[in-house]
Amino acid sequence: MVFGMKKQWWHGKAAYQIYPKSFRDSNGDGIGDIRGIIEKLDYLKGLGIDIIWISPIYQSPFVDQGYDISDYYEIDPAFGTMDDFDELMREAKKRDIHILMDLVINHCSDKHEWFQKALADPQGEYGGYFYFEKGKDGKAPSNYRSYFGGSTWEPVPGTDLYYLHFFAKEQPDLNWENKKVREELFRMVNWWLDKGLAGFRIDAIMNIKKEAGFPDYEPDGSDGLVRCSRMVEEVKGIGEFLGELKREAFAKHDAFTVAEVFNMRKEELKEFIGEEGHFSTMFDFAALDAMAGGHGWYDAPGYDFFRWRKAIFDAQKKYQGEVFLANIIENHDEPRGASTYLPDYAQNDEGAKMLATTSILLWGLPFLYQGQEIGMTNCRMKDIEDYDDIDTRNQYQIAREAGLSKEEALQVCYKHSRDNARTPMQWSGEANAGFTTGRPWMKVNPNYAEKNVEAQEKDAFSVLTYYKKLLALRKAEKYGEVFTYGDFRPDYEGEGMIFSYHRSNEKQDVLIAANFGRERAELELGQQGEMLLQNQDTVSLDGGKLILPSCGAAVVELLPEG
Ligand code: TEU
Ligand code: CA
Repeated sequence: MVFGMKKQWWHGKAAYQIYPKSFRDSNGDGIGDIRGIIEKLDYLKGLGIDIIWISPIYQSPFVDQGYDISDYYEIDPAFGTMDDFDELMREAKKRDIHILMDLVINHCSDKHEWFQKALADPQGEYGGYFYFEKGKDGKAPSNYRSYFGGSTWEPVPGTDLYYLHFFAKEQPDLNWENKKVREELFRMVNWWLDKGLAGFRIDAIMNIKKEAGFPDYEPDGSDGLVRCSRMVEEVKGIGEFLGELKREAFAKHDAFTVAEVFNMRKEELKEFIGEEGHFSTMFDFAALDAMAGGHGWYDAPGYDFFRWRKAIFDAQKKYQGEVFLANIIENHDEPRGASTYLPDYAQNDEGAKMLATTSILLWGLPFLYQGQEIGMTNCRMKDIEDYDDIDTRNQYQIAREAGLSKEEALQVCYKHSRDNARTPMQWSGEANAGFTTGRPWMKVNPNYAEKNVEAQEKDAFSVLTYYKKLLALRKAEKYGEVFTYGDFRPDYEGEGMIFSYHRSNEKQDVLIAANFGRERAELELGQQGEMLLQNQDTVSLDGGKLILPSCGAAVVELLPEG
């Protein structure tokens, strides 16, 4: 393999996403907060985490859970104060943990001062911070459908103008063509980096470049609209904005950045990430894309092991040795990985460990999401009213309009809702899973009684204990090099539901193998091996064979002959 990459400090690390509202409530108001994160830093360190991304904690009206920011320079009081934040930075530093904030700069909140001023005078200075356009023939300026449903254009009362919002109408898009807007944003990014942040996770960034004149596209639904991402796919020139963002902000601080990138042109990969790229890295969403529906959650194809495995293997083969992506099985926008990527009969602790084994040792940066390490699962709600998420309510509506019954539409939400990942973190078997002493802002998954951190910390065979071993192995002195930079090569692809690959270099060859099938499997190794990790007693090496029961997973170092 030609090795075209410069090594970076973060390549051998492990990262973890915190959804602060649901992580740990320190003061009993039912909402997770910064002091709650501070309380749990030792826990994260013990798990093997080096980098933490915290979803937005800025001042917000919470129409989209903090992804609608009304003041970029303030911490929302629900999460605490700027002093709490500074303390978090100090405490993290003591433990050698790097903190990333969430950078939401495609849009802000309609309650942001800029937008309030813009609404008062759309032709004035602040009007130019957003996109205000005249309607066409009494209709919206273009036929785009927003990500959360309905037109991307909201009429401004008393005028013939509309403003643009790719997400909710309370999230007006910022006009990146306006130099003043870019300067304001760069100033803000520098201000946070000056505080000692390691960097940012960058939200929805592909949406910042808009096509001049907002051309209509062929409608793709019965509403006569077309998904706004069509425009994102067509428009050219985003690289100029991203290059400037890097020069004016990230590069000055040598910041680490992980971008949420959808709809990138394949040939632009190297412009986007890596040493010369706009960002340090981006998430690999290949697996997630392979599970997505054409019209909405309701028409997503069901779980298919082979399609899923192929998506991951194809991505791995493409990226290894060239670019270093961040690997996830879930995040705050997705259902739980343990409920999505495992067959029914594998939806248990052994299955969760098996999924962990296959995912954590891939080429790239392992990026966990809170609760993944204890195998948290989707949470069934009784009624659509129990869901808080704006996207879930929209997708429920889409499913109903497509003819699904209430029960069927609820089942779709159970499989796909973003709230599946947003239920409170399960710390213990005490009331409210030890998340809060008050009333949690969102329902706690009833399975917390069995599935919680406290119980799993005491259990040598728990999912949590297994994750600790897995991360320790990945970073071990003897194996860190091969798991970070070793070649990736799939194996046993013809042997049914086996997910298996090698990580190897000149010195070592490690086989990762997991049996997603219902029946026991035997893999012919053709050489002797040493078991480095296994998720069940019945996983074993027998001469040159690896025996894997259903849901068995193993990490085996293959030993040179003689
Ligand atoms: O998500 C951006 C994005 O592309 C979403 O459309 C995503 O695909 C959707 O949530 C799937 O249901 C980011 C954030 O991660 C998300 O939480 C925010 O709601 C969104 O941006 C707006 O800021
Ligand atoms: Ca609180």
